[in-house]
Amino acid sequence: MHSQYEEMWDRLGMDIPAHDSLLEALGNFYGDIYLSQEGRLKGAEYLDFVLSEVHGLRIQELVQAKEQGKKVIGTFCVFVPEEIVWAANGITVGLCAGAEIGREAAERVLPRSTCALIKSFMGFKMARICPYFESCDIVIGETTCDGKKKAFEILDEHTPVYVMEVPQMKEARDRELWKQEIVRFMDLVQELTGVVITEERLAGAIRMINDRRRVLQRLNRLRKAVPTPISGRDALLVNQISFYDDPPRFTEKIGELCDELEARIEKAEGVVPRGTPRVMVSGCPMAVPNWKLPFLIESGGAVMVGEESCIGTRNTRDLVREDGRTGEDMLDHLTDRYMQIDCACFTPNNERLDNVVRMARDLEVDGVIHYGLQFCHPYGIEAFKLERALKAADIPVLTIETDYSNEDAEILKNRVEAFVEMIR
Ligand code: BJ8
Repeated sequence: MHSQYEEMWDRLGMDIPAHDSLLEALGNFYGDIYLSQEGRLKGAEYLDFVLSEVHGLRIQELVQAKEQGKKVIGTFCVFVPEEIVWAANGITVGLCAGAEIGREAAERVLPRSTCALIKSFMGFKMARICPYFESCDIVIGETTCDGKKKAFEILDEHTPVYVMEVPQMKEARDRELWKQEIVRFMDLVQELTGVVITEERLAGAIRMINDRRRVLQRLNRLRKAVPTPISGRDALLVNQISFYDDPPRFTEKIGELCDELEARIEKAEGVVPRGTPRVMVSGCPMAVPNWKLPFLIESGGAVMVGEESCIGTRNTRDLVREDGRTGEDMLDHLTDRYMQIDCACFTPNNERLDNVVRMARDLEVDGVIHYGLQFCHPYGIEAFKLERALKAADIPVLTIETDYSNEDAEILKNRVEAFVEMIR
């Protein structure tokens, strides 16, 4: 892929040697964690292709779209209403990063005690190694956790950042604030793109993004089968890719993958033998290429059948109502849908406890692993209440805290294996 795209990366202002190292590490990692799996689905060819071209073809598409006058908008949180961007003929890309590679650069401006996800996106920008970042006309931050909120002030010195104010509670006044924020965001997007968001355009974008959520809901339902027809690693990758790829293409390809899964289920074929412990992961998002924990779970004798996370069901569970007739209705429906997100940045956030227990029962899991990134206070502290709710429901739980490094891999491996042994 390298020589073919080098000129494009250079034009984007990237640091080519540093980017080469990233691609090499990504390729090796992907080979070890994904391509080594046995009996993979035919539909996984799409995943392999997208990943092999993740910094090539898709970026070329973005560059071409920009040449035609389209705007590319980067996001860090599932709170950003993508529908508004697509309705204005724009393109969204999820920028949360899951690798350590720019950590040194990030630690020049951030305390070491910052969560790995924030350090990663800051490092990616400062080290100029992410072509998605470099393709963005603007990035959208939000006031979720304190770490992100403050990091966006520094990121703004390196690239244009616009911050949405996400409320911290879910009272009527918070909903009103969020609706106003969506309107403010809509003004920004219209100004940036020069496109007026008509009711027709917005309705179309709502349907398109809902379709993407619906296909992911279908995938999640199929994972309930015993034995489950797809590895957790592949399912996570599907969710990760949903933040980068063109939504209609993604929906079509994952629809085909789901057809294949249905055929597998009909033949009672699973990706693991019946009786393999079923584990669900809950907590912080796992951005590409953060596959450390899923790999440890699945090489440790269990299978991951669900992710209660923003790169998982928290992003796909709720749809925007499609029966809005007027622009005002649609704005209300968008507001209501996004206010259902049960991020740990809210207080109280008891609906998340209910959602996790319900999901664990529904997927018939043998245990839940709560995944927190070190220095993430919202999820780290909420883990206490979540653990208590799961224990009360008689669902075994393991709480872990980690980062993107491999330093704790051995300890984590032992803890995960001991947990899998216990729930077997
Ligand atoms: S809606 S989960 S995508 S904020 S891991 S940066 S919380 S210190 S990512 Fe998130 Fe939106 Fe919530 Fe979802 Fe902060 Fe924690 Fe780091 Fe985090």
